[in-house]
Amino acid sequence: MKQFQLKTLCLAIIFMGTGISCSENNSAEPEPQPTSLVPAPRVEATVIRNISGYNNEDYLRLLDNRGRVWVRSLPMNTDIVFKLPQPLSHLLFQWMRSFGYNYNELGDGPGAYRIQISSNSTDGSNGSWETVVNVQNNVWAARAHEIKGNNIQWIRFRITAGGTTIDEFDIHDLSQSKSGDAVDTWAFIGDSITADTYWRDGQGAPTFNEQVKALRPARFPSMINFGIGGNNSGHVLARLQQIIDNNRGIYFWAIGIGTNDGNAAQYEQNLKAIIEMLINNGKQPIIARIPYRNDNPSHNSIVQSLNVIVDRLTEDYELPAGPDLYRYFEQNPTHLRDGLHPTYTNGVNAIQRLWAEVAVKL
Ligand SMILES: [Ca+2]
Repeated sequence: MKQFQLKTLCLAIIFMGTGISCSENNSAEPEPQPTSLVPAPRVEATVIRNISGYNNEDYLRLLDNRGRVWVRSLPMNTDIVFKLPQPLSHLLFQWMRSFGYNYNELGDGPGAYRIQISSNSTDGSNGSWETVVNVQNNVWAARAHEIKGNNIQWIRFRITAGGTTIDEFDIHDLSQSKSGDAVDTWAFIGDSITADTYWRDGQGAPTFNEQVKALRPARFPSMINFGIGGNNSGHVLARLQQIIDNNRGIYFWAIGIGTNDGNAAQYEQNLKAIIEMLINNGKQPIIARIPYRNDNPSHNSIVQSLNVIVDRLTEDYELPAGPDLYRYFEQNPTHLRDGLHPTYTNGVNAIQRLWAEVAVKL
C-alpha cells in the first residue's frame, strides 16, 4: 500500500515536470530496519537476611524464577532489602503473587507497598533512601515498576497494607536502554491459556525467559503474566490501557487471545484496537495464532477463521510473526489437558519455547 502511494506521488511529480529524479531505486521507501534489541538481563540480587521466621529455603524462593508454590508470609511494615551486585541507573522491579492463578486474583498479596532505593547505604538500613514507588489500593497479582536513579545499589520493598505473600521478585537491568528502545522486557496478556502458562510454575520449566537465555546467553528477559481466565478480545482491550499504565518499562506485549471469541468482525475490530493502543503507547505487540482445540469441531473451525484475522493484522501492521500455537497443538494434541488448555508440563513448556523462538529472532 505504501509503495503504491509513493509510486503515485512519483508519477504526479514527473507529470508536473519538476525534473526531480523519481526512479524506482532512489525513491523506494527504506525497508523496515530489524529491531535493535537491547538486553534487560536479570540481576542476581542478594536478599539481606533479616526476615523473622525465614529460613534459607524461604529466601531462595523469593528469587528463584518460580511461582505458584507455597510461600511463607512476609512481615508487614518491614523492609525486604535487596543488594545489587553492581550499581544501576535504570531497572525494572517486578513482584508476583501467583498462587491465585488469575492476574486479577490478588488473594493474600499486598494491598499497599512502597519501594525505596539508596546509592550510599552500606548495610541496607543506613544512608539516604528515596521513595520511588508508593502503591495504594493494589488489587493485582503482579506488578512491574520502572525505576531510575543514580548509582542504585540497594532496593527495599515494604508492604504497608493488605496481605503479605509474594512468591517472586524480579530485578532486570535496563541501564543499556533509553526511551523508545526495544528493550527485552515482556508482558503476556490473554485468557486462561496465558494464566496457565506464565507463572513460571516449575512443572512447565524451562520457562520463556530461561529458554531465551539458553539460546542467547547474553539475554534473560523479564516476563510478567497478565492472563485472566474467560477473557475474550473485548476484555483484553477494556483492561489494556490500565495495565500499560500500571506496569511501565515493558516493551514487548505478547498477545494470546481468541479462544473465547466467536464473532469474527468483533474480534478483528478489538484486535486492531489492541494493536493500535500498544503502538500508540510506544510498545511492540506480537500476536500468537490461537491454539488448535479438539474439544469441539465447530469451536475449532471458529479458531481457524479468527487465525486468518491474526495473520492479516500481523501483516497489515508489519508486526513480527507470533508463534503458531494452532499448528503446534494440532500436531501435539496430547499436550492439551482437556482439548483446550495446555498440559501444565509439556503444553505450557511448548508455548514458552515457541515464544522464545520468536524472541530470539528479534
Ligand atoms: Ca519464587
